[in-house]
Amino acid sequence: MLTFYSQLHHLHHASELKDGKVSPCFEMPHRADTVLARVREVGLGPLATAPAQDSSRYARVHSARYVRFLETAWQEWSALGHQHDALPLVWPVRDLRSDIEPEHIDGKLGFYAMDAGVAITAGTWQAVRASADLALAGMQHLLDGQHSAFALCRPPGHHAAAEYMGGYCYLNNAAIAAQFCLDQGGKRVTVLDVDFHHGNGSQSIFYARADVQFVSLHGDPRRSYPYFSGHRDETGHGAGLGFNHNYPLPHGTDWTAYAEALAHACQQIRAFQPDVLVVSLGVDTFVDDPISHFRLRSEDYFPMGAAIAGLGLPTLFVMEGGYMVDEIGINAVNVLQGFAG
Ligand code: SP5
Ligand code: ZN
Repeated sequence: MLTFYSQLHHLHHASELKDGKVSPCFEMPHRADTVLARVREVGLGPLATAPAQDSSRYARVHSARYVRFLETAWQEWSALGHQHDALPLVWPVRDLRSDIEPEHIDGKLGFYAMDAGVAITAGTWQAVRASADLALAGMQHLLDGQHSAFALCRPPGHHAAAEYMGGYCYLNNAAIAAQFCLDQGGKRVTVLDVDFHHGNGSQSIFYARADVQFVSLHGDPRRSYPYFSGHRDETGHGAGLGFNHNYPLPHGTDWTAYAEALAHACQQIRAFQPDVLVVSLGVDTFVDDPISHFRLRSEDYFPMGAAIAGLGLPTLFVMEGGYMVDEIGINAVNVLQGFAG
């Protein structure tokens, strides 16, 4: 299996607000380095680079003004004399006005963010677009007739929606790749999200669509981030009704319970008969993950890959979360090896 990788991810090394303090993000450059090292160690296959894309590709799933915001935010922030990370601090919740884009960067940051886990630094935009380009190149590889590809994306993408960033995510890499497949003539795509956190951004982007099925297994939002999305009764809207499937699972879920939910999820995917499968591959379901609450062990990631392979679909794996930096490479690559058989 080819791994699409870019070292530009190193340009994004940010802080987040957690436990009431601003401190380095769990989502750090060392994560992708660890996965890359493991890809090499097991000889998963060759590395490939991705061509730089025009940002109109990203605007197929994001609004043009949001893409423009990502592109210019650091410039607007640093023009105020700031040298530290830009973080949002006010949000248009419930009855506040969200129909007028503020002009001031402090307002824009809140307008285009769902949380304070998405700092913008000098190198963020370059890293973010390089990450999306990897997913696009991986999808192009499938369109060229290959059966699988691994886009080693960083930053991740599944919390980013059409017009907001959140949860370490800026552009939704998996959604951009899924839409690219449709734009190139694909009829139906499934996004299967196995990250511990609900992929609220991917769900939101495709919620009213019948051509993209979204299937997610995640920590129950009653107790887990992102808290405001991922319940079982979120099944789609309008033409998209019935094409969104959430499997919220309790704290402490182990492989036995996870595998049962995954088998149900795979049944939904089979019924949909997609041309292509995009897997949002987060390995923060690991027992020792510092911010999550499932109990998967490293050996469980092989049968996860095998279950996905059982669908028999051309499959693009897109890296999402996973914060147990020592094990993230082993766990992610175990899925890929389990898939390859
Ligand atoms: C892509 C992805 O996995 N994003 C996850 C974003 C989660 N952000 C909220 C993390 C909350 C951490 N709180 C626990 C702190 C432990 N001291
Ligand atoms: Zn996650």
